[in-house]
Amino acid sequence: MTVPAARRAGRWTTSIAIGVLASALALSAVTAASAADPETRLKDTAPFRVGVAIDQRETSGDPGRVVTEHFDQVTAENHMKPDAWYDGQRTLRIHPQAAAIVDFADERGLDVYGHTLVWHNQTPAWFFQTASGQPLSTSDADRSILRERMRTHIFGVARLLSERDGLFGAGNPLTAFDVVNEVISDGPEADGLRRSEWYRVLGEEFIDLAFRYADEAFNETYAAPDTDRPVVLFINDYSTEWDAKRARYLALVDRLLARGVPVDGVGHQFHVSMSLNVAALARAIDAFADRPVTQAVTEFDVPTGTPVTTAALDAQGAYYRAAFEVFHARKDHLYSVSVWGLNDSRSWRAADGAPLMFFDDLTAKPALVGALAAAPAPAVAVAASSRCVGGRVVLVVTSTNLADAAKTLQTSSAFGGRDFSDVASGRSVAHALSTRAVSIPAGGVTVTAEGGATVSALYPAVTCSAAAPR
Ligand code: 9MR
Repeated sequence: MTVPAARRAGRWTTSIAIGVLASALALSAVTAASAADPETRLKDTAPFRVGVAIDQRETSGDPGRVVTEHFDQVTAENHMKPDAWYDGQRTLRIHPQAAAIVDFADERGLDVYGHTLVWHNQTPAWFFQTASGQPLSTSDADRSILRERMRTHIFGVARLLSERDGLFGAGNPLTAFDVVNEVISDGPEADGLRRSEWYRVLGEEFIDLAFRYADEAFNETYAAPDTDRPVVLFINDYSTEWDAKRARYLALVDRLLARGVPVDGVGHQFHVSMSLNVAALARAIDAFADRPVTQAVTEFDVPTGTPVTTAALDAQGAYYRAAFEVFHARKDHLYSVSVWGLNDSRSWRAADGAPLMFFDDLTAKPALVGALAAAPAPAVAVAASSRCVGGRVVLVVTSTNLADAAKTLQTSSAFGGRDFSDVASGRSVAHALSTRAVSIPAGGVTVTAEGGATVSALYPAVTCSAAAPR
């Protein structure tokens, strides 16, 4: 399955800072970099979207600035859950906090990952009751009521979001949604499914219906014309790093795919502890790698345990680095990697010890340094300059292949580009790009090494004196 590429360019621009951070980690003398003056932005080091769960508090001031610097996707931690869409009179409306989050994302150019349409938790009790307040039965009539409630809810959410920011796929920041959350059982039920109210009334069918309604609402009715299913539809669950739960998850995903249910992505919450070997994270992602789905790490956090000591924070930095190395190595399978909160005291696991990447004063923890250091070294180095030749500006670009093998290097700029095939490992190629301009502003060139890594280099503004008359 092809998932739309992230709508950003200019990754891999900060290799030097990453190299410095990587050496710092290698010596295990991890010092906290200042998030107020970050050399490196996490989102620039990752070939997948990097997300964070937020509420309105992170949409302004210093938290808003740090979110915008380091992340390119946000998830509403609580305010897009089923019950958040209803006021006390059961009237559907966008929660003011959800509105603040989508407005913030829209203004700052961030993607929104929706969470969640159908869940056993935080769902109004009346969803599962008759008009007189009795529990719905499994009669055909009551099953129809619950199907219709689910459909009305999903279409209502899609309508409200599209009314606020436009049709999906045409500038609306919402690009993905957890359609069903935590539907897998923690015990050995024969079908592997959680015994929820949804399940009691509708059985496994409720999962198929949630995806079919979501696909119709987000990817047809409220999708912009000429877009191809702009909202990526995820199933999401926890403990997928454990073999037994993952086997139940995989079996359900296989049944859904076999029935033609439009599930696009598999989410791994990854609320883990430092005692878990990161190889388990790799196994979770690898288990779905040959299925026609993308995947996401949806709610990553790793507490240090208590008390929170300097040594524990350094060990956490090493853990974040190892985990992000697992994610980088699986970039082709990952739609996004999200952490479940910005700074430690905002985490639902704060009592277990500082689980996130930022201290409460919003400076970077060793965890952030570790996540940054996980980025592989870039495959190419680039230098660019602008100079005058015969009264016209010429850009001179020098690219060095840093990879182990020969690569094709491809330059692009506002003034055209050039390909060099078979550049040997360690070799540099220099070339000039002519312009017709006598004056150009400062700008950048990018060089893409075969295999995808792209590096940018800046050149300064230049103005040439008039060409000598011939
Ligand atoms: O972080 C959320 C916390 O603030 C809420 O009180 C809680 C309510 O259920 O939900 C937390 O988020 C959960 C997420 O929606 C689904 N996966 C587990 C998360 C942590 O409990």
